[in-house]
Amino acid sequence: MAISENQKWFPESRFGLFLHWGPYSLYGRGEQVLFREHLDQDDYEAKARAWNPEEFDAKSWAKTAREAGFKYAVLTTRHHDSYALWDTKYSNYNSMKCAPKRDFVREYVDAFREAGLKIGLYYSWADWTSKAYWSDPDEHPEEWSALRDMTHNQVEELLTNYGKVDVFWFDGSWPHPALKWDSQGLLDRMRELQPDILVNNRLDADSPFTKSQGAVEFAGESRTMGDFGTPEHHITADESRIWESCQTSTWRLWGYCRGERWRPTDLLLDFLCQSASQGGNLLLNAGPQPDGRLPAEFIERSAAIGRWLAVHGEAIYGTRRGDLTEFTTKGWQTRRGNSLYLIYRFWSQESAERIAELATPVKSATLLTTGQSLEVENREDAVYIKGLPLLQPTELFPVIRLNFDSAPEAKDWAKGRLWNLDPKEMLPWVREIDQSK
Ligand code: FHN
Repeated sequence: MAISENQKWFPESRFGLFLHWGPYSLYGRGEQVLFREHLDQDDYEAKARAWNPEEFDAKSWAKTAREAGFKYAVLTTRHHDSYALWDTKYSNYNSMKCAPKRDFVREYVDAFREAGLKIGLYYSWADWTSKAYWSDPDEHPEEWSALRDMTHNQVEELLTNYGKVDVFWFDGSWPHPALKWDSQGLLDRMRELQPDILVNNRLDADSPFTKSQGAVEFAGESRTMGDFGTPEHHITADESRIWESCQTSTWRLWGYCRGERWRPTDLLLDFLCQSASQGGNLLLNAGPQPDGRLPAEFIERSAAIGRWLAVHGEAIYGTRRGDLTEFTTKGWQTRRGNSLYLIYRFWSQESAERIAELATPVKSATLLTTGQSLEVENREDAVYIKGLPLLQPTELFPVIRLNFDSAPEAKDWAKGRLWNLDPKEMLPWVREIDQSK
């Protein structure tokens, strides 16, 4: 699926911030607490209507996001609990009509746009407060069409009243197929309203693709509709279109979790480097607190990633997949023009690096982390990059940039190494063993 010139900012960005925020944060047990704990709907709604996050400051969120190196953000405007974070006229269950008396989407859009980030809005088809949602549309056609019309109307509101929206992130189409949601009809209307908008693939619960196609969890991801794929909790390249892996910064849940375990910074950075090395984006999630502040643990981790990107960002932003050498045992690689970036998760503490797979001679090499030039020796068997510091030069991932006179290529046997060609390519490497000895 080709994207337009005006949409190319998305794959070039590589790094987006996912924000799961709503009244569910009051419980501190994730975004699905209403359903997972089978809470009383009236009690939940009363608590939600009274929710008033007085510490919420969108400019503070935007500053954190910019300093962390995020290039776009996606805010949950309405999750499955149906509470809307904007002044929608199709429901009074929203942040303007309830206690806050604020349009949080307006504040988010204005602050993030001013900070220079692209704007993404998340919207859940699923509505756990609706009997129609839990019913068979054919058995309750009137209720179902009212639910479907509300989703279409609310999406149209979001694409009409908040300026340019760059990404629209649907979620929760299950258990209903695109035909029942009229997903295509809404997509067509969205493109009339915002011609350059990028819409994800969560539009159809009728086309669950199997684990063999990379699905780890069934999230109603269409294989044919939408502009980009959304592997969730996994990183799986999709050759057919642009894609974005969404991952939590805590161990599991997306909404705020008191006492949840936090993933370490190097693992979160590894998600970004792996996604970029496979030609995709990472949408890294934060679950803001019920008072409206981002968790300190997230701010700490994202700031560290931002400091790494300030030095090594050219190995991530605007790059494309790198798979020229085996490298997996040491880290990830990305490409840009005539450069190959080697992103080291493991620093071998050797003064020289031997790379045997490259067919194109290396012209020069730089340790991005320190800026120092490295000695390069191109030999018959391999290229040797010399003068490396024995001690790892950065707490996170050191990066070496290899420069070439043309786009670098791998040797034929190296292409076959990962069994994506004929294993017989390896025969010349196997010594002829004198059986008489
Ligand atoms: O059910 C939601 C879940 O709460 C969360 O929003 C994730 C984020 O991608 N999407 C759905 C599960 O696939």
